[in-house]
Amino acid sequence: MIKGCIFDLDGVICDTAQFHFIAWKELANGLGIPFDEAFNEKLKGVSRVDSLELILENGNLTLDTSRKEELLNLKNQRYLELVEGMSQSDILPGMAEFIFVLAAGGILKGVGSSSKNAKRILDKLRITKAFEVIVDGNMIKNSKPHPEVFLKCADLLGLEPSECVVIEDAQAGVEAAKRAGMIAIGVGTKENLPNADTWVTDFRHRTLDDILKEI
Ligand code: B16
Ligand code: MG
Repeated sequence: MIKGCIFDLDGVICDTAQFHFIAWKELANGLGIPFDEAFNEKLKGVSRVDSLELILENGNLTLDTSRKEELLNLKNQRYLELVEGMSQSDILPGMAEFIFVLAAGGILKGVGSSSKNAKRILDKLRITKAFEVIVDGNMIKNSKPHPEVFLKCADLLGLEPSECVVIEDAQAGVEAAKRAGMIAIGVGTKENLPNADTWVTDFRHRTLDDILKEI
Protein backbone atom coordinates (compact mmCIF):
# COMPACT_ATOMS: atom_id res chain seq x y z
CA MET A 1 0.00 0.00 0.00
CA ILE A 2 1.36 3.42 -0.95
CA LYS A 3 1.69 5.79 2.02
CA GLY A 4 4.21 8.33 0.71
CA CYS A 5 4.99 10.25 -2.44
CA ILE A 6 8.53 11.55 -3.01
CA PHE A 7 9.00 14.35 -5.51
CA ASP A 8 12.10 15.23 -7.44
CA LEU A 9 12.39 19.02 -7.62
CA ASP A 10 14.04 20.17 -10.86
CA GLY A 11 11.76 19.24 -13.76
CA VAL A 12 8.93 17.89 -11.58
CA ILE A 13 7.78 20.63 -9.20
CA CYS A 14 9.21 23.44 -11.30
CA ASP A 15 11.20 23.87 -14.48
CA THR A 16 14.62 24.75 -13.07
CA ALA A 17 16.04 22.12 -15.44
CA GLN A 18 16.10 24.81 -18.16
CA PHE A 19 18.24 27.07 -15.92
CA HIS A 20 20.73 24.28 -15.13
CA PHE A 21 20.92 23.71 -18.91
CA ILE A 22 21.65 27.37 -19.69
CA ALA A 23 24.26 27.71 -16.94
CA TRP A 24 26.08 24.48 -17.91
CA LYS A 25 25.93 25.29 -21.64
CA GLU A 26 27.49 28.71 -21.12
CA LEU A 27 30.23 27.18 -18.98
CA ALA A 28 30.93 24.28 -21.37
CA ASN A 29 30.98 26.53 -24.44
CA GLY A 30 33.36 28.90 -22.62
CA LEU A 31 35.72 25.94 -22.22
CA GLY A 32 35.33 25.05 -25.92
CA ILE A 33 33.29 21.93 -25.11
CA PRO A 34 30.15 21.22 -27.18
CA PHE A 35 26.94 21.00 -25.16
CA ASP A 36 23.46 20.15 -26.41
CA GLU A 37 20.07 19.00 -25.10
CA ALA A 38 20.95 15.32 -25.58
CA PHE A 39 24.10 15.63 -23.47
CA ASN A 40 22.17 17.66 -20.88
CA GLU A 41 19.80 14.69 -20.35
CA LYS A 42 22.76 12.83 -18.80
CA LEU A 43 23.21 15.59 -16.21
CA LYS A 44 19.62 15.72 -14.97
CA GLY A 45 19.45 14.57 -11.36
CA VAL A 46 23.26 14.32 -11.20
CA SER A 47 25.10 16.42 -8.57
CA ARG A 48 26.90 19.63 -9.50
CA VAL A 49 30.37 18.15 -9.02
CA ASP A 50 29.57 14.93 -10.96
CA SER A 51 27.99 17.02 -13.76
CA LEU A 52 31.21 19.02 -14.18
CA GLU A 53 33.24 15.79 -14.33
CA LEU A 54 30.96 14.47 -17.11
CA ILE A 55 31.30 17.72 -19.09
CA LEU A 56 35.11 17.75 -18.77
CA GLU A 57 35.29 14.08 -19.74
CA ASN A 58 33.14 14.83 -22.80
CA GLY A 59 35.64 17.54 -23.81
CA ASN A 60 38.71 15.44 -22.91
CA LEU A 61 39.76 18.22 -20.57
CA THR A 62 41.71 17.71 -17.35
CA LEU A 63 41.73 20.53 -14.80
CA ASP A 64 43.19 20.87 -11.33
CA THR A 65 41.00 20.92 -8.23
CA SER A 66 41.14 24.67 -7.65
CA ARG A 67 40.07 25.44 -11.25
CA LYS A 68 37.23 22.95 -10.91
CA GLU A 69 36.12 24.63 -7.66
CA GLU A 70 36.18 27.98 -9.45
CA LEU A 71 34.04 26.62 -12.31
CA LEU A 72 31.55 25.03 -9.89
CA ASN A 73 31.14 28.37 -8.12
CA LEU A 74 30.72 30.21 -11.42
CA LYS A 75 28.08 27.74 -12.59
CA ASN A 76 26.17 28.06 -9.36
CA GLN A 77 26.34 31.88 -9.37
CA ARG A 78 24.92 31.91 -12.90
CA TYR A 79 22.22 29.39 -11.93
CA LEU A 80 21.23 31.49 -8.89
CA GLU A 81 21.00 34.59 -11.11
CA LEU A 82 18.65 32.68 -13.44
CA VAL A 83 16.37 31.41 -10.65
CA GLU A 84 16.30 34.73 -8.81
CA GLY A 85 12.97 35.84 -10.28
CA MET A 86 11.11 32.58 -9.63
CA SER A 87 7.86 32.71 -7.67
CA GLN A 88 4.77 30.67 -6.86
CA SER A 89 3.62 31.03 -10.47
CA ASP A 90 6.57 28.83 -11.53
CA ILE A 91 5.11 25.72 -9.91
CA LEU A 92 4.40 23.46 -12.90
CA PRO A 93 0.77 23.19 -14.09
CA GLY A 94 -1.42 20.96 -11.94
CA MET A 95 1.29 20.26 -9.35
CA ALA A 96 -0.12 22.39 -6.50
CA GLU A 97 -3.55 20.72 -6.87
CA PHE A 98 -1.94 17.27 -7.12
CA ILE A 99 -0.11 17.86 -3.81
CA PHE A 100 -3.27 19.25 -2.20
CA VAL A 101 -5.24 16.11 -3.09
CA LEU A 102 -2.45 13.88 -1.72
CA ALA A 103 -2.51 15.77 1.57
CA ALA A 104 -6.29 15.44 1.80
CA GLY A 105 -5.90 11.68 1.29
CA GLY A 106 -3.37 11.38 4.13
CA ILE A 107 -0.42 10.54 1.85
CA LEU A 108 2.94 11.78 3.23
CA LYS A 109 4.94 13.99 0.91
CA GLY A 110 8.70 14.34 0.58
CA VAL A 111 11.21 16.01 -1.72
CA GLY A 112 14.26 14.04 -2.86
CA SER A 113 16.55 16.35 -4.80
CA SER A 114 20.25 16.25 -5.68
CA SER A 115 20.27 20.03 -5.63
CA LYS A 116 22.03 21.94 -2.87
CA ASN A 117 19.73 24.83 -3.78
CA ALA A 118 16.50 22.85 -3.31
CA LYS A 119 15.34 24.58 -0.11
CA ARG A 120 15.97 28.03 -1.58
CA ILE A 121 13.90 27.15 -4.66
CA LEU A 122 11.06 25.62 -2.61
CA ASP A 123 10.96 28.81 -0.50
CA LYS A 124 10.75 30.93 -3.65
CA LEU A 125 7.83 28.79 -4.81
CA ARG A 126 6.28 29.19 -1.32
CA ILE A 127 5.68 25.44 -1.20
CA THR A 128 8.17 24.33 1.48
CA LYS A 129 5.51 23.68 4.12
CA ALA A 130 3.62 21.30 1.84
CA PHE A 131 6.27 18.62 2.50
CA GLU A 132 6.81 16.67 5.69
CA VAL A 133 10.42 15.92 4.67
CA ILE A 134 12.93 17.58 2.32
CA VAL A 135 16.17 15.76 1.49
CA ASP A 136 18.55 17.80 -0.66
CA GLY A 137 22.07 17.63 -2.04
CA ASN A 138 23.53 18.87 1.24
CA MET A 139 22.23 15.81 3.09
CA ILE A 140 23.56 12.99 0.91
CA LYS A 141 26.96 11.56 0.03
CA ASN A 142 25.96 9.85 -3.22
CA SER A 143 23.92 11.57 -5.89
CA LYS A 144 21.35 9.88 -8.17
CA PRO A 145 21.45 7.22 -9.70
CA HIS A 146 22.50 6.07 -6.19
CA PRO A 147 19.29 5.47 -4.17
CA GLU A 148 20.52 7.32 -1.04
CA VAL A 149 18.37 10.44 -1.48
CA PHE A 150 15.12 8.46 -1.75
CA LEU A 151 16.01 5.92 0.97
CA LYS A 152 16.82 8.77 3.35
CA CYS A 153 13.57 10.53 2.48
CA ALA A 154 11.51 7.35 3.10
CA ASP A 155 13.32 6.77 6.37
CA LEU A 156 12.62 10.33 7.59
CA LEU A 157 8.98 9.94 6.55
CA GLY A 158 8.91 6.78 8.69
CA LEU A 159 8.03 4.59 5.70
CA GLU A 160 9.38 1.45 4.06
CA PRO A 161 10.68 1.91 0.49
CA SER A 162 7.89 -0.35 -0.77
CA GLU A 163 5.34 2.13 0.65
CA CYS A 164 6.74 5.00 -1.44
CA VAL A 165 6.32 6.18 -4.99
CA VAL A 166 8.82 8.54 -6.64
CA ILE A 167 8.06 11.14 -9.31
CA GLU A 168 11.08 11.83 -11.51
CA ASP A 169 11.97 13.49 -14.82
CA ALA A 170 15.55 12.20 -15.10
CA GLN A 171 17.08 8.89 -16.16
CA ALA A 172 19.40 9.00 -13.15
CA GLY A 173 16.45 9.72 -10.84
CA VAL A 174 14.30 6.88 -12.18
CA GLU A 175 17.25 4.51 -11.73
CA ALA A 176 17.74 5.77 -8.15
CA ALA A 177 14.04 5.16 -7.37
CA LYS A 178 14.13 1.63 -8.79
CA ARG A 179 17.36 0.84 -6.90
CA ALA A 180 15.60 2.08 -3.75
CA GLY A 181 12.81 -0.45 -4.37
CA MET A 182 10.18 2.20 -5.10
CA ILE A 183 7.61 2.67 -7.85
CA ALA A 184 8.85 5.30 -10.33
CA ILE A 185 6.49 7.63 -12.16
CA GLY A 186 8.40 9.21 -15.05
CA VAL A 187 7.61 12.74 -16.14
CA GLY A 188 8.32 12.26 -19.81
CA THR A 189 7.99 9.42 -22.28
CA LYS A 190 8.73 5.71 -22.40
CA GLU A 191 11.46 6.54 -24.92
CA ASN A 192 13.42 8.93 -22.69
CA LEU A 193 12.67 7.19 -19.36
CA PRO A 194 12.47 3.47 -20.28
CA ASN A 195 12.94 2.20 -16.71
CA ALA A 196 9.99 4.05 -15.17
CA ASP A 197 6.88 2.06 -14.18
CA THR A 198 4.51 4.53 -15.85
CA TRP A 199 4.67 7.97 -17.49
CA VAL A 200 2.87 11.29 -17.32
CA THR A 201 3.36 14.43 -19.38
CA ASP A 202 1.99 16.78 -16.73
CA PHE A 203 -0.17 16.80 -13.60
CA ARG A 204 -3.21 18.71 -14.80
CA HIS A 205 -6.36 16.87 -13.64
CA ARG A 206 -4.25 13.90 -12.50
CA THR A 207 -4.32 12.11 -9.14
CA LEU A 208 -1.85 9.59 -7.76
CA ASP A 209 -4.60 6.95 -7.68
CA ASP A 210 -5.40 7.26 -11.36
CA ILE A 211 -1.71 7.27 -12.35
CA LEU A 212 -1.01 4.12 -10.30
CA LYS A 213 -3.96 2.32 -11.91
CA GLU A 214 -2.06 2.56 -15.24
CA ILE A 215 0.80 0.38 -13.98
P1 B16 B 1 22.75 22.17 -7.63
P2 B16 B 1 16.95 17.28 -8.92
C1 B16 B 1 19.36 18.16 -9.68
O1 B16 B 1 18.14 18.37 -9.05
C2 B16 B 1 19.32 18.66 -11.13
O2 B16 B 1 18.45 17.86 -11.89
C3 B16 B 1 20.69 18.61 -11.71
O3 B16 B 1 20.66 19.11 -13.02
C4 B16 B 1 21.65 19.43 -10.84
O4 B16 B 1 22.98 19.35 -11.34
C5 B16 B 1 21.62 18.89 -9.43
O5 B16 B 1 20.29 18.95 -8.93
C6 B16 B 1 22.51 19.68 -8.50
O6 B16 B 1 22.00 20.96 -8.37
O7 B16 B 1 23.86 22.61 -8.50
O8 B16 B 1 21.64 23.21 -7.47
O9 B16 B 1 23.22 21.65 -6.29
O10 B16 B 1 16.47 17.04 -10.32
O11 B16 B 1 17.55 16.07 -8.23
O12 B16 B 1 15.93 18.00 -8.06
MG1 MG C 1 14.82 16.40 -11.94
